[in-house]
Amino acid sequence: ATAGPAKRGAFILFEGVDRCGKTTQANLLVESLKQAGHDACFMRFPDRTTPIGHMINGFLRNTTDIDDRCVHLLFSANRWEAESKIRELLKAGTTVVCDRYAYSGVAFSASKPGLSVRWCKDPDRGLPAPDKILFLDISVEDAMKRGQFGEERYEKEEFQRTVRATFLALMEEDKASGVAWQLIDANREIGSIQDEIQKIGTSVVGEVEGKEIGSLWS
Ligand code: Z5A
Repeated sequence: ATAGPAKRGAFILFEGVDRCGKTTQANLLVESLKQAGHDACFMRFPDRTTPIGHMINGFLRNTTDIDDRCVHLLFSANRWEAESKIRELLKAGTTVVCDRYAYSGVAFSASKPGLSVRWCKDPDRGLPAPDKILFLDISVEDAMKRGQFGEERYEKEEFQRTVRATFLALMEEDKASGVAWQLIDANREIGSIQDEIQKIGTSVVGEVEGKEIGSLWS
């Protein structure tokens, strides 16, 4: 008898507007998966530690101006430079829990005048596709009540509202293609959100066994 497909890790994304609690919940999910005996790691985009990430950081912190299309391509390049690492981790059985990904890329860029969703999706086509997208949904008013809102370039009320609407439109668009979005009410106690996410995370890790790693938007 031949051996079955190797057990791979799941690719789980956290997406949402600024201050929705992605970083908090992504780290909690990694911890709970590890405690349950799974290999899991945290990853985030933008990864500000690489040379491309340094350019993005300067843009977000308003120390440098970069053309909108150009910075969109930098955010995408910042994911492509991690692509082989993500695939290797998943193939080795490690679940990758990722704080923002290409959906943020499209939601933020396509919320600017003149950049279409289609144009914004193109550079990220072919990246590893997620097994689950957890969209932490919160109104911009409630997100703004949390700390440090307003320090970086995109942390403006009107823009964040447009971004939330673009995220919801992307979710609708994906429904037809069966991409597994899950909308989570993020305006609750950290512990109650965590409980819901832990159940979802555990079931996704079980479901990916034997499933190929997908290819994003292609
Ligand atoms: N961007 C882009 O344009 N294109 C791309 O391709 C990508 C990103 C990938 C930086 O992202 C910017 O880059 C971002 C999108 C754009 N711009 N904006 N806006 P980032 O991920 O580095 O930064 P961020 O979105 O600003 O993340 P954040 O500030 O770290 O927020 P968060 O991860 O969603 O939340 P948090 O750190 O977990 O929590 C925020 C605060 O709220 C903190 O004080 C917590 O203790 C508190 N918190 C968390 N959960 C709760 C609950 N449930 N109740 C009350 N308080 C809470």
